[in-house]
Amino acid sequence: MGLNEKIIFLGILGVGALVGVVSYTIFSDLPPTPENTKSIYRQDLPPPSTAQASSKAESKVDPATVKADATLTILEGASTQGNPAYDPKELSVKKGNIIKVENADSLPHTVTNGAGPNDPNSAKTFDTSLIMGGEAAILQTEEIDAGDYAYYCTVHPYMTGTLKIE
Ligand SMILES: [Cu+2]
Repeated sequence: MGLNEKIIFLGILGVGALVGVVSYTIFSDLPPTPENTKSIYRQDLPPPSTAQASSKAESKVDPATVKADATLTILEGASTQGNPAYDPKELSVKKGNIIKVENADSLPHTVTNGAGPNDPNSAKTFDTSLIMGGEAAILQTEEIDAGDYAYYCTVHPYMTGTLKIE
């Protein structure tokens, strides 16, 4: 490397450092505040609606405190194909009963109506969505018509059971 190339190389490094220092000095000193955030797109967030909050609280039943009429347990080891998955495998409840679904396994599972992922009616009647290991969910049956409903786990479709609404 010739002397000129060394000078040019160091010059480029120097300019880079200078740009870095200048940018840092100018921009790091400007955290967004109401005064310096003057975008024409800025909109104030709507105040939280109390009506919305209360209806949400109503539909959200806490599995820990609700008084369930029946319990459906997802068994430990259920994710292994061939193992028993749901207990009882066939659960009968009266329409309107509250079912507590307890996941006794360490992996997430669901209780989702339908014969499997390709069933066009899958999840249309009931679906707990993912229940994490050791957690529980609530299935409401007041809007389910009487009948026999096959269900499965969306994560492990070989996990199947039947829910009877009387
Ligand atoms: Cu599963």
